[in-house]
Amino acid sequence: MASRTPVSIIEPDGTTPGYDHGLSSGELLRIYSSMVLTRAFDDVCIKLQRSGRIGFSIPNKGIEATQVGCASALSPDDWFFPSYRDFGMPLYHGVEPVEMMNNMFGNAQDSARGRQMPVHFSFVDPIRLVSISSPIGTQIPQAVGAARAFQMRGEDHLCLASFGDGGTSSSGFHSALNFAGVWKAPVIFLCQNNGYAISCPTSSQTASESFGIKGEAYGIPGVIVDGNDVFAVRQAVEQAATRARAGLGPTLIECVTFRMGGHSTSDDPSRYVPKELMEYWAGRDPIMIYESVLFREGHLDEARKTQIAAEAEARVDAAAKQAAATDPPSLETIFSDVYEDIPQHIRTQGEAAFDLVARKGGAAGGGGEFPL
Ligand SMILES: Cc1ncc(C[n+]2csc(CCOP(=O)(O)OP(=O)(O)O)c2C)c(N)n1
Repeated sequence: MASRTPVSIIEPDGTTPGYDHGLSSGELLRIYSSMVLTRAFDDVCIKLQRSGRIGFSIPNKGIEATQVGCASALSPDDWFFPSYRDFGMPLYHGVEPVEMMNNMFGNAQDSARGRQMPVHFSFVDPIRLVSISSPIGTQIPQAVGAARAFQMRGEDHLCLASFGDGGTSSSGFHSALNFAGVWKAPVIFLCQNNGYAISCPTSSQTASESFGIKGEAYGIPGVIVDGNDVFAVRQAVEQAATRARAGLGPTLIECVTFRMGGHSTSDDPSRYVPKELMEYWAGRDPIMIYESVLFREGHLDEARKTQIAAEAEARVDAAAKQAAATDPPSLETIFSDVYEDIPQHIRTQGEAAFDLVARKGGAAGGGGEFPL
């Protein structure tokens, strides 16, 4: 049965009683730099949206330990079915900020060629990150389906389904957990309980005592961890991965964390998040918590911390400049990667559209507003 108290490892003084991370200084700093880079990427995207350069972004601040702790326990050969609030996963595994920025601008270098919303990344290399789905919870059965396919083909891949607390109210969550349990599919369910689903607090999301406990109904172990403690998340995902790789089936991990910003750039959390709650979680900043370990163990000092932050900002700024300067996809690309043989009625519609643009010019760009 899932413990009610979230498991945490890092103490306020930066000690980790009874836990041996077993990581080299380089590995510890890779985790740290990825968290810092995630925050920088998030910050720049919000500024780009506020200044009308991109249409939309999803704040990630406060969730970095959950994202990076999880990613650090998985191999890039595993398959990621992420939520839209998972910037840290591709960044940890070496996706360049500019590749993500290309999607934010929907330019010609975007892997989806501008056909997706901003924040809807997809990558094949260096990480297998399946295109983010906007409809809540749909990635959960997708991950189980893929895991089941790998299992049947005898391929040694593991699938991660990452989703929010709101995602547990989707029908996909229940059918996915049910059959993952039946099949003992090699999948990890990472529930990011970040306090709210847009403006809906977790108290209105479920009558269960936790999200982790929901695994029990499906015969799946559920664990609850402090999502702002990068070691607690990493340890839980490592254990779940070991279980899944041994053919013992899935694990549901609830990471208790907090969204330190709006749901999206179209949201104003001050309308519904109590100020005291924001202040409480600001004091539990996941980057700050991890720094206490790194300082204590001598892997980080003030000079190195400043340098890592400056490097992250410079990389993200350069990525934004490059993505902004890249042309949008040409109109003709609306057909590429979709059909091997374009059906005649689509071809006719396309030719009419191309003809119209040739005669009247393209549509004017939007003003940066986005309805979600
Ligand atoms: C099926 C469906 N219903 C509603 C929405 C609108 N919507 C977008 S995000 C969201 C909240 C999701 O909350 P949660 O799963 O907790 O993830 P979080 O945003 O907190 O990371 C909702 C209701 C949607 N995208 N899809």
